Amino acid sequence: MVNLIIIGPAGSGKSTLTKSFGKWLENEGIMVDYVNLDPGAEKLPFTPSFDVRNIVKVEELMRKEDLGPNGALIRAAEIMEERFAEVLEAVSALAPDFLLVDTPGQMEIFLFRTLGPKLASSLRGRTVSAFLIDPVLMKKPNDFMVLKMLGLVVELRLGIPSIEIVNKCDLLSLESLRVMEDSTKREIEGLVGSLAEELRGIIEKLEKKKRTLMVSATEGTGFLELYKAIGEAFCACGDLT
Ligand SMILES: Nc1nc2c(ncn2[C@@H]2O[C@H](COP(=O)(O)OP(=O)(O)O)[C@@H](O)[C@H]2O)c(=O)[nH]1
Ligand SMILES: [Mg+2]
Repeated sequence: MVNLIIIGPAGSGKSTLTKSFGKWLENEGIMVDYVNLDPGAEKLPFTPSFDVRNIVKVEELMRKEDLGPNGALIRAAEIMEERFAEVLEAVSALAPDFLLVDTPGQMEIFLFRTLGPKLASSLRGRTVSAFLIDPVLMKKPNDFMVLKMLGLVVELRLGIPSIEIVNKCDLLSLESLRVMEDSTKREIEGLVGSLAEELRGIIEKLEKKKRTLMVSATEGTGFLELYKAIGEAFCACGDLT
């Protein structure tokens, strides 16, 4: 069993990718279960086998506890942590070939609190995360580097192999392509500039180890490469069985 935890900034396409990559896997004859861990999701493009909104819903908390959207989101994160055993038991009862886990819109409540690291280390089978880079957020060379650093933070924080994906490739403008090509360009002078230079060196080393995948969740492109990369994340042979 393979668990793919899909993570990324709000709006990067996590839920869309969960749906469309899941469909692609199903068409390949692979048994898929979908998990929604976003307590703030209004509509989901897939039918989850486990939905955390059955435990806690941001919208309900706003009403019942008279909280604003941000307060309700934090409260929802606390409740998910308090009831982690229940979440894990329900998710562990699923036994597909592939478990696709969609995470909260705001990635910090999954990544920087305990939910993400605990889930990543508790799921049965082999677990890998997919970090989504949104080209819409890339306006200058440092932006790409910053997003790639965030990908590294995801890997360090969750403690599992991580794959990096540039999603929305159908929207990849000449501007964002140039940003990616120029990602080695020095933009800032002084101390911060030289530190950025060192970070860039780390990113370049990382790039040699694992390539960034190009995907479009809406067009359904790049999925075979994504599937292969998930296999390669576990072993050099790329075998997922
Ligand atoms: N053009 C394009 N839009 C996308 C793609 N993936 C997601 N989107 C759009 O980006 C928006 C946010 O997607 P969503 O899956 O809800 O993001 P999430 O917050 O990360 O779960 C929606 O309007 C999607 O239709 C893609 O590959 N290409
Ligand atoms: Mg979502």
